[in-house]
Amino acid sequence: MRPFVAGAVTGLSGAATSVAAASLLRLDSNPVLDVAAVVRDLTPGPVAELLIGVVQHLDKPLLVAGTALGLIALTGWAGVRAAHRPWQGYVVLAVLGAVGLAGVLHQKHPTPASFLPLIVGLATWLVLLPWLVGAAVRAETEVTGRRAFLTRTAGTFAASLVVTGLAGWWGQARSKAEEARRLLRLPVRTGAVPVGANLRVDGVEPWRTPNEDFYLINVELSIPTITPDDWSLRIHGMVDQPLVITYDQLARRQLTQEWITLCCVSNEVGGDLISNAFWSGVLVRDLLAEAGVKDGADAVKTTSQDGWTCGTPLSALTDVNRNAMLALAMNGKPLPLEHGFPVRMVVPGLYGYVSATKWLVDLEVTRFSDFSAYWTQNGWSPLGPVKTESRIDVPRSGQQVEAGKRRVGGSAWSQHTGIAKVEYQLDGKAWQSADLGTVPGNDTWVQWAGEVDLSGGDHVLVVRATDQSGYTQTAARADVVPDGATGWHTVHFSAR
Ligand SMILES: Nc1nc2c(c(=O)[nH]1)N[C@H]1C(S)=C(S)[C@@H](COP(=O)(O)O)O[C@H]1N2
Ligand SMILES: [Mo]
Repeated sequence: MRPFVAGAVTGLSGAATSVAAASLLRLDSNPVLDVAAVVRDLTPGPVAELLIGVVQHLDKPLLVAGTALGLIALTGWAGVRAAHRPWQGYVVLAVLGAVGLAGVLHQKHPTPASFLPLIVGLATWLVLLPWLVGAAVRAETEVTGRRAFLTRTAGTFAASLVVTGLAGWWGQARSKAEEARRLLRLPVRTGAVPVGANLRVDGVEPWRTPNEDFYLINVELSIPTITPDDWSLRIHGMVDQPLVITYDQLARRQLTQEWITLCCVSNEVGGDLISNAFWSGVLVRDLLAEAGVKDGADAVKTTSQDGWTCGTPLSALTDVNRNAMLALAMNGKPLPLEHGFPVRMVVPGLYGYVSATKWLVDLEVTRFSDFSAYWTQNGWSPLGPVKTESRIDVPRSGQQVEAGKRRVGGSAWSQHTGIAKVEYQLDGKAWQSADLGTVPGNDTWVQWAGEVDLSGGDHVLVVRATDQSGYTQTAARADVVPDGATGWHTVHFSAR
């Protein structure tokens, strides 16, 4: 009996961790549901009808319960076999794992991530089976073994209940926030991409980044899920009049809408941690003016709902020429959950780690000397102005292209300073001026394009930008730490 219990608890715990992993990864399905779907499809029609006839519309819970019972029976049996010969237990688990794999493959659109929960579940099984069955075997012969067995199985069972409960609660919180987001109507525009912003070189990243392709940086393992009704922002610190603002109050204010390119300080030269969107939000400087900033303050510390912090120079937020905003929408849609729903900060010209707080709930006017923030505690610079950079999207490194006249291109950026010129250089020859795309202001990236005449063989293409302050990128390479990478993006490719 004890080996059976050990096996069954192992089986249920693996199911629990795998369902929890699927929920954390925000997958639509999980291995248990997948296997239940396979069982459903394999159930002979008359049997299915009979079951549905008996239990009416309870087909999904019934299927899941049936799958769970099957899991208990078979993993219990794995426990019994393992008590006998350990390898026999693993064989049973391997077969069950294969059933799980079949279930995942049975999904309509499995992605690489769809397999992760299965791996998590299998790993749980591999760890727990010898541990619990070992205790079960010892309990047969040693008097003290019984208590150890009881604590291990009961403890494991309780832990998997907690894991399942947390995952379910989190999934529910998420769907509540998702639903609130879907029902939200904001008076915002989608923003029309300016004519001429896209230079139409095949393979260059589009000038507007669709929300689902926007780069993502989260230190949060599971993102905060806040409904607008539950959200409010506290503005306090060195102000005359502390404020608390609700979502409704914020959304009813005058909304500023602007194209802003956001980028990450961790972006390597040539990297893709940069995206461009049309943002709608409330100007931070208006809110700060209402609160009344006291003399002596030089920083604003913002905090996300789950405690991520960042420090932004006050001057960048009060600058009348720079539309730092509390953004509610991105490309005409309420912020996606992973991009900070319901409210985040966006500041043109600063790297995200010092300005772009997502799930923003607290804004404190303060002094840089009085606090440190999440990344500055980790050795990054307290100030994070974006550095002038440029990138080649076409051709890609290592690509082989046809010889002859080819279009090349990519993007360049120097948010809030603006790009004046982009040049490209083939095989160390003279720098050539690139065509530049049209942009609505100086807060976004700019596409560039040019033409090269390629002979057969290996080639090197280099790009450099000059910003509107007159600074031209140099070849000097800097690492991303502490305040952003520098250097020329260089692409090696060949033609034939
Ligand atoms: N709460 C919270 N806000 C955050 C972060 C984070 O990890 N947590 N990452 C920051 C960093 S480093 C960057 S570059 C941007 C990225 O924003 P995105 O994920 O919407 O592209 O958000 C910033 N805001
Ligand atoms: Mo970042």
